[in-house]
Parts: sequence; C-alpha cells; structure tokens
Amino acid sequence: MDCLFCKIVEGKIPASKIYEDDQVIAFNDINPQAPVHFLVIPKRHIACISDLTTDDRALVGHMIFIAQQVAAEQGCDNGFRTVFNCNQDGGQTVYHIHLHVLGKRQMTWPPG
Ligand code: IU
Repeated sequence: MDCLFCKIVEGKIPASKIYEDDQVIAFNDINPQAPVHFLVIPKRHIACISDLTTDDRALVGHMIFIAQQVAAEQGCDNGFRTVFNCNQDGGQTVYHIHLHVLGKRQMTWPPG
C-alpha cells in the first residue's frame, strides 16, 4: 500500500512530530493554515472516516482526546478548530484519516 501517512508512521518520510503513543501520532502540517496546525493520525491505516467500523470508536475518541491535549500544549488557550475532511466533497486529499487541529487565530464560518 502506497500511503504517505503510513510512511510517516514508519519513519520513512520525515515529519515534525509533536506527540506519539502506541495508537496515534501528531505532527505539524507541512502547509499550515493557522499559526498552530497539526494533524492527529492513527498508526493503523484507515483510509476515510466513512470506512470506520464499531471497532474504531475508541481509537477515534483517543484521537480527539490527544487533539485537545496537544492543542493545550501548543498554547491554544482561547480555543481551536478540529476538522476531519471526508472523501471528495469533504476535500480530503490524503486517504489515511487525520484530524486537523488549527489554532491561534480567529476561525470563521462557514468553511470554504
Ligand atoms: P486533507 O484533509 O486530506 O485535505 O489534508 C491533508 C493534509 O496533509 C494537508 O493539510 C497537507 O498539508 C498535509 N500534509 C502534510 O502535513 N504532510 C505531508 O507529507 C502531506 C500532506 I503529502
């Protein structure tokens, strides 16, 4: 399988890693859209949020928990945004699920 984020998990492609445990890693987005912009990804390959099964519930909960912990460490005291882009209409470009966490600027609604 030729997945860029699996290669980051395996250390075959460099990334600016800011958190790692047995289930997930977090790293700074290579093309940041806010002063803080990192991704939380599972180590296990799941292509898209629409592929989740009941077995993945705890893992996704853990991703969100780690997102808020790392956001706090990154100084997002005033809030932050979390985003899962899903499939074509959702604007997903990398097919290994990832939770975007953006902070340290005012977000607007609706997103583009
Ligand atoms: P999307 O939700 O699939 O559209 O977002 C993919 C993100 O992955 C996007 O913000 C890219 O800048 C980011 N990214 C990265 O951080 N490092 C990489 O090597 C690659 C993409 I490829």
